[in-house]
Amino acid sequence: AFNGTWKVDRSENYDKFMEQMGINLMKRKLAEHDNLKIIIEQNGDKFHVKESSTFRTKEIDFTLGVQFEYDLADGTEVAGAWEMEGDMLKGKFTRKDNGKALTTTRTLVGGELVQTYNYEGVDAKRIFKKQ
Ligand code: MYR
Repeated sequence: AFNGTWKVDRSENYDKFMEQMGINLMKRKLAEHDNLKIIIEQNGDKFHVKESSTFRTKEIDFTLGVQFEYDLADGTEVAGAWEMEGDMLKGKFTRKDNGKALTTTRTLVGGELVQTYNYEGVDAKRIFKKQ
């Protein structure tokens, strides 16, 4: 059900979240208009995700419950895994530079893909529309 091409439509508190992540103002301003697009292909518990934005294009394969490494668009390296809880994808990642947790979820709400983010007490959301 997560399969498809998803284009970011709007964000909530994303600037505050990025600020908490330690991302500078200039990068945050650019990230506001990053035109993030994610293409998700799920096969059982295996996922292929292609991310593209004004910053970069990146592809990753992962399996639910299996740890992997990922570098975020700002260069921050994290390691962790996605798991499925009911209809929700839950990601638990740890920053490699400071050991702090970054958690994220993906759910489908009214035909939109809602991704939440949490870092050090700050929550944000990005909402994607299917193309
Ligand atoms: C994926 O499923 O898209 C690949 C794995 C993503 C891991 C981390 C997701 C959190 C992204 C936070 C963005 C913060 C930008 C500073």
